[in-house]
Amino acid sequence: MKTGQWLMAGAIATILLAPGCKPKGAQSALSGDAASKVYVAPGQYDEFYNIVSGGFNGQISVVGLPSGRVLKIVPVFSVHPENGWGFSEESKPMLNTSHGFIPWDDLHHIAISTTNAEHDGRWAFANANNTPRIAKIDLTTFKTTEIIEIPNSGGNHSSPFITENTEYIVAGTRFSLPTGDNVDVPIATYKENFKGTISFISVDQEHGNMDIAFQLDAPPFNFDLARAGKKKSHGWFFFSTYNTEMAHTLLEVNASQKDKDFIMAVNWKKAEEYIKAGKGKKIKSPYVHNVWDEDTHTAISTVREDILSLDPRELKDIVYFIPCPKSPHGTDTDPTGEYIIGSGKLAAIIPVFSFTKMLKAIEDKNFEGNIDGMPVLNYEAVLHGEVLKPGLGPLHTEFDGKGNAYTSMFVSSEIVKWNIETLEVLDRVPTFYSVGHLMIPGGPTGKPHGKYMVAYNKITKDRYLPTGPELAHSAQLFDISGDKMQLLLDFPTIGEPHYAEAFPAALIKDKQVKFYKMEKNNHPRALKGINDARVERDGNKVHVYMTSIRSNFRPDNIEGVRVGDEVYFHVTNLEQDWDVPHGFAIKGANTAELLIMPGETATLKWVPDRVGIFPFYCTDFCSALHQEMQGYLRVSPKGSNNPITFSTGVAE
Ligand code: K7E
Ligand code: CUA
Repeated sequence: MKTGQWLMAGAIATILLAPGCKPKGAQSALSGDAASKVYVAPGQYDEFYNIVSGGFNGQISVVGLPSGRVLKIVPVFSVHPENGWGFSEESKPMLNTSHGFIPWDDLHHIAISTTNAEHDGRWAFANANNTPRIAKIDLTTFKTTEIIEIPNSGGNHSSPFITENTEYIVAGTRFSLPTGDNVDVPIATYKENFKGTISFISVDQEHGNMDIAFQLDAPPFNFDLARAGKKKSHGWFFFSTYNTEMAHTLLEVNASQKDKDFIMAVNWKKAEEYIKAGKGKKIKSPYVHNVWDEDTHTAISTVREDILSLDPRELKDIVYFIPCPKSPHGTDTDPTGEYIIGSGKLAAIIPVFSFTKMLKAIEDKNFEGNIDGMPVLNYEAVLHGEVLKPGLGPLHTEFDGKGNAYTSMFVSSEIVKWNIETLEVLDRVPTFYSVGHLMIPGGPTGKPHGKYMVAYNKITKDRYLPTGPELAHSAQLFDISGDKMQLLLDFPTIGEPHYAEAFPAALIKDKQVKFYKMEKNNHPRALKGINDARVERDGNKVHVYMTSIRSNFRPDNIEGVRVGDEVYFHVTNLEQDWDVPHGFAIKGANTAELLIMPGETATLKWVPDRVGIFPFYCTDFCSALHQEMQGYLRVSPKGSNNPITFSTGVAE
């Protein structure tokens, strides 16, 4: 029988490797009806903000729905030359980690802050997979304002997921790892020496500051995704796991042996009780925490030394396992908090679990086994029911708030709509092609806006004009207000979107920061007016205190700089008006430009490598005289005695 299982696993692996099989019955969106539903007339605003992960580009894109128009790219974990993110002296510390400066990461998931399980539009959170981190983006400035590193984690994929009042952000590790003092171990000792960890990051409700409240040890499974309980299941968290075989080689086959893996249910209120009672161990785990200060326009990076670790093998009643077929990817909780859906990539059905039944099974000790003493609940006892013949390769499920669930099917390239109570399949539509995540505005919250659904597709051969070997990924917008889903629009995306969230524009549209107030600018090298402009030498460092305002830089001509000096341009944009950034770039700089917002100060470091005259200029077309916004810097040989001089526009 073992042979049969191997064959089975092999066959499925082959299907997974050959996606993009075209679904039949391609739907046409060419009717005038569909076009009018996505038409946002010139001068009109979109109805929803869609915050979309960029995957391997480490950024977030902000898209308007229903038009699909890209409004902004927000750099998060990746440097962004366009606005100097990770290049300006002020923003560099944001990308610090315990491994040093890391200018890239792989960003998969978005979590929008919630209050009472509804989007509140304060912050967006995002995960870095590769060098585990969580970022917070302020939704009044669309700027990344905090990044916290997650120690004892590898492949931070099960992250960030959020509790109903944004009490915690969780981050579960995909790769289990050896942790603590004993990390130089043979990989073959995986089962003995490796473990999973789940980090609970607390969020200060006033400023949003993040802190690792505690880290929960877990068996060496792979943790894939998660959702918090909400409403009746508030206080619980649900994590999908795969590789419960605990394989460490050729996972494609070896992690697909068992018919069921688990959803790990975590009672985090119980964990809090243990912490209050003084349980848990401080474990040395250095990690870096970076915070953007809006008053000094500067990031501060600090190193933390340890985390509080809880071992649920000793601290009972925190962790329970729900058997779930087979290699579940997404786990999602419905808007009422009663139902927990596991999407087994290799399963032929979609299991729907009942929170009420789960509590009863725990109370009745209806267990079918245990893992290191942590109970495995009886599958049948927790099951609400199974969705039969849903399609192939279920990944993720969202909700419309009207009792329906929508599941993305990677292998059969479709979205399947089904009723959460009756488990009946109600509708299915093809996607083009290989859909990963799907998204309904408010879909993961207690209050979905069941009007649109977006499918984020991979491998979109033939949807757009081709662009060489790599083609644009694709989002497809559907109208889900009626019984049948209707395709309205295709639009290409930035990077590779995985998850996204959307919320009504009215939530944040009128709260946008228009400019930073000069009187609040506490940057130590800020200038409050053009008369303060100057250049100062301090050893081999030259500090240029510069202002920019339409349409000049002061100072504009600088002399006395020598080869090998470190030149720091501290540029303050004195504008106090919306949408008037100024740029700054100088020839030969080995970094990027600065793009300085009104009222902000930013610093570019430049080390001239040769003698000559170097022009600098404003890169943002800020006025009719933008092309006049320029200056020169003269570099003399090392050891020359030219004094520092500068001109500020006063006639000489
Ligand atoms: Cu399904 Cu990384 Cu959430 Cu991609 S993950 S699709
Ligand atoms: Cu300032 Cu162009």
